Amino acid sequence: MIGPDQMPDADPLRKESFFSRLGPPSVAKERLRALESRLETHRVGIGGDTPRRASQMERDEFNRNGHVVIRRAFSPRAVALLGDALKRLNPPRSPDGQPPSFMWKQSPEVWAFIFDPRLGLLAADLLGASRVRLIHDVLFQKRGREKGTTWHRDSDFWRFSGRGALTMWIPLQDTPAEMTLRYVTGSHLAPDRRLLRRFEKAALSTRHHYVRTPLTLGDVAIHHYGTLHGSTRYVGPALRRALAVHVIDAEARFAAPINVYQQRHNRDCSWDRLAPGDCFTDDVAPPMFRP
Ligand SMILES: O=C(O)CCC(=O)C(=O)O
Repeated sequence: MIGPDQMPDADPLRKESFFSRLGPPSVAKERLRALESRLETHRVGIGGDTPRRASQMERDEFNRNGHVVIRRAFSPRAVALLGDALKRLNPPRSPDGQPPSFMWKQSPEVWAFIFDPRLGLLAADLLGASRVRLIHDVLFQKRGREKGTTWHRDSDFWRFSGRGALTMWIPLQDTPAEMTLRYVTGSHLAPDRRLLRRFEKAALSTRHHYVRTPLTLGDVAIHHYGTLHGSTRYVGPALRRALAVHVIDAEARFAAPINVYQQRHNRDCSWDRLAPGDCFTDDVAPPMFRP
């Protein structure tokens, strides 16, 4: 499990997050140990001591379809605790109406969950990468009659070269199929990555085969960043919540924008520190585990 020596140790991380409250290095290690033991329930509860690797079948499915569901990737209790921590945090939307992001910087419980090697290892296995980095976490919450998420590819917004990136979509409650994400199978392999026009989005669900799958607490639905996906209008009585964890190959390099969304996308302004061709640094995209 992740320990102080595996913790991302870039200075900006400490400055910007709850790590700053740990104090100077001389006392930080002790305090971090105390924090680690408080988080024991999460670390043990997340799914056991042996990190779960993606099987060959799961990797083949991800490569072929651009999406895969990993059942019981985490213990339901760990996900319930994650959900409670996010409820307590109650993060607001950003001033421009975007769903809240970077909860890992505000909550030790969220940090412990996301940086558990379990997530990083699964992501690395699926991407075929030896190391991976976190881009951001995003909390998607839908209340009764809230509109769905329009068809898009995450690559519409993120710009880099390399083996790619993926999203780990972790539902915070049991979620029937009609409330989960729907994916256009195989769309990550299409050479054409231009932005879809409005009428193309409208016609998409009738022209293409798409799938969606019911998920239970502890499952994670993972999609490649080139996969077309979205969700439909939510009409359930309760809140539908999911934490999306966005992960890139650690060898990825920042690239020049190819569309207007990529030009604007910069959730925490940290991407301003990079120029096209730069490697992602630990302060911009912290490593998710040390092999
Ligand atoms: O939860 C949703 O409706 C949207 C999530 C999404 O688009 C994503 O995680 O990439």
